[in-house]
Amino acid sequence: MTSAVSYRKEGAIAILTADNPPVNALGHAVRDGLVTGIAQANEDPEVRAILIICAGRTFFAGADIREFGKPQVAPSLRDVHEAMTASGKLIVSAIHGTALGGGFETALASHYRCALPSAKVGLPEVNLGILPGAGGTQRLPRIAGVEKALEMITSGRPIGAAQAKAMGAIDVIVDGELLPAALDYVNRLVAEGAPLRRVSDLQIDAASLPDGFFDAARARLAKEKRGFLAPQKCVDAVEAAVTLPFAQGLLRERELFEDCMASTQSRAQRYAFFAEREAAQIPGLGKEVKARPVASVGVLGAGTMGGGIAMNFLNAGIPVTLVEVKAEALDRGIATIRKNYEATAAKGRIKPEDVAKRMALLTGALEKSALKDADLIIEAVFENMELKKSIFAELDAIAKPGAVLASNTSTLDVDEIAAATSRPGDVIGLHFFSPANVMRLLEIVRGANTKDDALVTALQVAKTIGKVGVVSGVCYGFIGNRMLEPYGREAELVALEGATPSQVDKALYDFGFAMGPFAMYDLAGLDVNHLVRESHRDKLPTNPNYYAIGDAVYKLGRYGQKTQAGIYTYTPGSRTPHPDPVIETLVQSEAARLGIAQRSFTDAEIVERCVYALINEGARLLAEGIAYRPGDIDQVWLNGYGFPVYRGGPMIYADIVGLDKVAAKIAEFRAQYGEEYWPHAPLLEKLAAAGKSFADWREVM
Ligand code: 3H9
Repeated sequence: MTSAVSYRKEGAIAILTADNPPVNALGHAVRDGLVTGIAQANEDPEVRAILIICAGRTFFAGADIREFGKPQVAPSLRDVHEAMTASGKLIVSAIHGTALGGGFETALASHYRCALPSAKVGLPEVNLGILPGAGGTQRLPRIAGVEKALEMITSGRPIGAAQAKAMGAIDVIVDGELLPAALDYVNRLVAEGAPLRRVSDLQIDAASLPDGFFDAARARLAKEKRGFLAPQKCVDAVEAAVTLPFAQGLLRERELFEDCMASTQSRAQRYAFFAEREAAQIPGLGKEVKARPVASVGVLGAGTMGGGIAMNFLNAGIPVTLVEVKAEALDRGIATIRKNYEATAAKGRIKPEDVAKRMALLTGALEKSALKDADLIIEAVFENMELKKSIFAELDAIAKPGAVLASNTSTLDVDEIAAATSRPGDVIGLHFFSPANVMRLLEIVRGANTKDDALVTALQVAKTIGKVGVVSGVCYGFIGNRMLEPYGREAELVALEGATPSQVDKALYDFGFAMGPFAMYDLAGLDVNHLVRESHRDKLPTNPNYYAIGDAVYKLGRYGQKTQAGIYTYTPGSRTPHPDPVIETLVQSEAARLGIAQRSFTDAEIVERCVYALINEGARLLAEGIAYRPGDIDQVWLNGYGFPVYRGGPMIYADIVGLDKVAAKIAEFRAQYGEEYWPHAPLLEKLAAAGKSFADWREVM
């Protein structure tokens, strides 16, 4: 027996216990152990039933994703399930933690399933750009009905044990310790002479499905999961469960699974899965560096940003003291938080009683001295260095020893802010993205003097509040906004050269971005962008075409959605952008003023100009050590800037396109526009010349 699965007998029950930390992924050793264990049980006439159970924190969390893309070593997971189906013994799965993907499929291939009340089951494969490929798309519809199964498979969302029981996916919920409770259950089944109940034998009631059910699902998912391939293939697979006998349905599922697995979307999404987890690991910092406890938080500034930041902690059950200078602003900030919670409760996303519970954790104050006991203080005031420095000097005098002092600056030098205190080791940047209670990214800016445990505290805080924390070094704009600058600059330049702003936006939207750059400016505020540019004009390119459109529109007093006019116009109360001929004319006259000839553009050209600008700057950030890994840059763009998830981020996108092609195109742009706009990125050039990808970046550093 392999060490990944142990075999022992208790009376007439063979117990197969998988132990493959951390999440009992169904890697080769586990699959092999299960097949061997089932064979051993089959040969033992004393054995009446087989119990499959897992050690550690969870039932199988799925196939081992690290094995994907490599040659499969038998037995496959399907072989395991075939062995289960062929066995004449009663097979029961006992679930705790999360039975996900291939793990849930293994449970479904059992004859009976029991689970702890806290257990969850799900088929999250769609999040990896694939579909359940070990019978999940064929078995779940048979057991839970087509509609519920399709919802689970295409959303990827796990459900709790009670809900799973209600839909028939779990037979009994057991209390107390899992093993004895599961053994009781199996013994009961044996005593009752329970039949070998195979899900594959169940019939699907296809007649009860509404006409056009699958086409309607495809159309809905084409909108809800725009650009994603896997959800469409999931529908195909579930449809096969309805139209084909079980064995043929399995074959169809396998074909569709292989299609997905071979897709660049799946490659990108699997890469993103690991990049998200790797972002929390800081080179050179081991597990011996412990996070400081954060049991209370102070937030300075009750504006949109400060309020959103506070909500993250209230949602996590952590008390927040919110400080403002004026009572009116404080009251407004607190009222907005309450209104947000009430709106969320009205939509049924939180329970009505949660509004009061969360609000009870919030205290307003007009004096910074109220922050003296906070473990973490986050400053979220106006983006102005002098103001921030004076606030940090004050906080230095007030905060308790060991408190982490964070600035939510989006561009400013965290080291300069830290120098305003006597404790620069406790100072860090925590750059939240608007709306701060929604966006998943938290850029963590590590100053030159930030202590290791302050950094680890920030990463732990990100995890606690459900964010993806990505560490950036100090530079203007950190990872995200530094890359945003050349991206936006190219969008504007392409418009000056003849594409309309709405064509630029549409090209990038069709590429998969949540919104185009011009619509994003309108959302963020052209006034804000203009002021940020003014604050560091001396460091920006001197070319007069640099952000000429943004500045010209700003000068018209059109600041974006907030004034119902920016690059686009908006009707009151709506966020839908309407192209405006006034702006198209303005762009043309700016082009004429700057002596820029206009021409037509293809969407592909627009995408190349904007996205390659991101890649070039990303390569420079990596070489400078501002970002630790290409995956960190990609996480910033996926979680903070709406880069298409199925493309994995700008750096892996470059790898998929081929760095040779990307570097050659960038060299063309440099020849045309100069080093000021397309500075050399030696790392990119070296990798391209060596036929390598960003995945190999360390080899050429
Ligand atoms: C599948 O099953 C396909 C089948 O249908 C068909 C096959 C033919 N494999 O997230 P965490 C690692 S597809 C390998 O930080 P948590 C993870 O990288 C699979 N490794 O913990 C991390 O490693 P490290 C369908 C995996 O407590 C460590 O475990 N299943 C896998 O926050 C801890 O992970 C899924 O998509 C895996 N399957 O969350 C489930 N899963 O420490 C994916 C995790 O080196 N997993 N690792 O960074 C999850 O959703 C979460 O990990 C889970 C735990 C909820 C389980």
